[in-house]
Order: sequence, then structure tokens, then C-alpha cells
Amino acid sequence: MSGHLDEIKDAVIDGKHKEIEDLVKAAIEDNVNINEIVNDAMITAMDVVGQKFADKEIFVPEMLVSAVTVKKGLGLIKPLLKGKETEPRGTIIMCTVKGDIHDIGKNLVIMMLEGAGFHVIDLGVDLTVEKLIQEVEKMKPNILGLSALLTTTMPEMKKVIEELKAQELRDRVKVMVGGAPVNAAFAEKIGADAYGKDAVEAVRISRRFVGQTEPFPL
Ligand code: B12
Repeated sequence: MSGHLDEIKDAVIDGKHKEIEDLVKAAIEDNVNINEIVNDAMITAMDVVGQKFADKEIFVPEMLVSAVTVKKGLGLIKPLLKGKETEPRGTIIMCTVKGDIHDIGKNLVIMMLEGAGFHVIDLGVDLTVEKLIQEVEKMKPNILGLSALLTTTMPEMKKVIEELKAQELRDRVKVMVGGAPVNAAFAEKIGADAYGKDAVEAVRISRRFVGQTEPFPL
């Protein structure tokens, strides 16, 4: 069993994007737990990649190839996460904040939320506050999920919350925040409703939040 996980982890670290799909397929066929494939192999590998980058052992291009490798692997996992829910549980807007293009974590959160029956609108990466506010007004989501992977882009989350208040939208949408540098204390400080450390927590929080907002005016 663990042989598969080690192979997948090494493939991500080494950016073997041509091999990853075969490795993930083999693991799935051998009934390796999907959570283990994602958490113990892929995410752990990205932590190693991040450390190597911080230690200047690798540079942006290598980090990018590892990201491509993870994305290909996750492509095979996605269909397996599809839930049995037929009625959407609620609408969630997800995005990575302005100045930040990291999207693997956000995409993983989206996969899990969709698997749990939520309707998720993915607004992508590097999203301006203005565009986000427009979309909240238009799509009337129950929840807004913000992701940031850079310490320099975390303040964008605060800006979003301040603008929601300025536009009198704050009571109509719950805001959850996440991403590697974010924590519960930061979430509380900027006035977010919740911090989620991973995709499983994002689902737990979203289940709790649905139905807790004031409806948008018609
Ligand atoms: C892959 C990667 C890249 C790729 C991104 C590709 C892509 N499409 O995403 C590329 C090569 C483009 C990249 C670029 C850069 N990167 Co980079 N990158 C990473 C790396 C190695 C992995 C990130 C990742 O995907 N992790 C795996 C996912 C699954 O984890 P996650 O994102 O944390 O998400 C989980 C949770 O946080 C949570 N979550 C995430 N979002 C949300 C949202 C909500 C609402 C909730 C509830 C939960 C939640 O759930 C997820 C699942 O469990 C990290 C190192 C690391 N360990 O984080 C560095 C890292 C984030 N990068 C870093 C840097 C410095 C950069 C660059 C500035 C490098 C440069 N000089 O150009 C640029 C910035 C580009 C930009 N403007 O955004 C630094 C940041 C340092 C800092 N303190 O700010 C890190 C930490 C590396 C390091 N150790 O120095 N990077």
C-alpha cells in the first residue's frame, strides 16, 4: 500500500507529470484510500517542494512542474469525490485573492465542497475586490471562500470584508478564509466568520453556515 503513496509523493516532488496519472490509477485500482493519496502523498509532497524552494534547492520552474503534476493527479481523483446529493445544499463563491495565483488548495476545497453537494462558483485566481463584490451581488451566494498562499496577499482578505460591509452585503454572506499562511487568529482579526485549515474543514464549516445568512433582497 504505502509503496503507492511513496511513488506518488516522489513523482510530485520530482515533477514527473507524464507518470503521475499511471501511478494514481494504479493506487486507486489497488484500493488505496483517496484521502491518503491526496493528503499523505500529494499535499505532503507540496510541503517538501515548498521547503526545497525556501532552501533555494529548487526555483519557480521546478515548483511549477510539481504543481502541474499534482493537478493532473487530482484530475483523476475529482470524479471519485462526486457525492450522491441531488438538491444543491447552497451556493458558495470561491477564489484566490488579488495578487495571488496559487490555486491547488482552492481547487481541492472546491472538489470536496462539490462532492458534499454544494453549488460552487469558481472565480479563479488574482481576483480584484471590485470584481468579487460584483459577483456576490449577482450570484447571491450563501458563503464566500477566500484563499491566500502568500503573506503579502493576506491583507486582501481584509479588504474584501471591509468592502462587503461598505456595500451592506456583509450580513448576507458568510466569509470563510484559508490557505497555508492563514490562521484562526488572523481570521478573527479581519472579521471573517471562519478559518478552515483544510478541505474537510471547509465542508464542515459550510454545512454549518448554510441558512444562517439574511436573504438577499429580490
Ligand atoms: C505550488 C506552489 C507555487 C506554484 C503555484 C501553482 C498553482 N497553480 O497553484 C507557482 C510556481 C506558480 C508558485 C509561485 C509563487 N510562489 Co509558491 N508555492 C507553491 C507551494 C510549493 C505549494 C502550494 C500548494 O499547492 N500546496 C498544496 C495545497 C493543497 O495546500 P494549500 O494551498 O495550503 O491548501 C490547503 C489548505 O491551506 C486549505 N485551503 C486553501 N485555501 C483555502 C480556502 C478556504 C476558504 C479554506 C476553508 C481552506 C483553504 O485547504 C487546502 C487543502 O487542504 C508552496 C509551499 C507550501 N507548502 O505551501 C509555495 C509558496 C506558497 N510560494 C511561495 C512563493 C514565495 C511564491 C512566489 C512569490 C515565488 C516567486 N519568486 O515568484 C510566486 C508567487 C506567485 C503569485 N503571485 O501568486 C512561498 C510563500 C512565502 C510566503 N510566506 O508568502 C511558499 C510558501 C514557498 C516557500 N516555502 O517559500 N508557487
